[in-house]
Amino acid sequence: MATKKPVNPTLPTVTPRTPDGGDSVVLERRSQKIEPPQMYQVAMLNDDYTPMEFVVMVIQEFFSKDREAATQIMLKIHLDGKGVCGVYSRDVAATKVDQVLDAAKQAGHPLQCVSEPIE
Ligand code: TYC
Repeated sequence: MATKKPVNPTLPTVTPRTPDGGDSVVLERRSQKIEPPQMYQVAMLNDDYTPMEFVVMVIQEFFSKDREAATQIMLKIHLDGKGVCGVYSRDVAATKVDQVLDAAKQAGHPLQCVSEPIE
């Protein structure tokens, strides 16, 4: 025969709870999509006046290419009208463009350089 537990009137009544106390908030799982930062290609444009040697020197100096690679890029620009010198984050690409344009201006050449978002 089951005997009833005696109630002690001096103790507060405790309501049974779920293990977490029953008042927790359940968050829905969301897939976190963190996109990689947008990258920018720095391209130089051909013109009829800037000396080839100057373009090669600029590509070597500001895009860390050896003479052979810089010459290949310069020739591509010369033949196709445009060529990519490097790919960077937005701020670095903008700085490269400024450096090239400043050097060209100082030397009195019309060399043009642009930064373009890729993909
Ligand atoms: N076309 C130029 C010349 O014949 C050479 C040149 C190459 C100029 C690349 C600009 O971005 C350039 N002297």
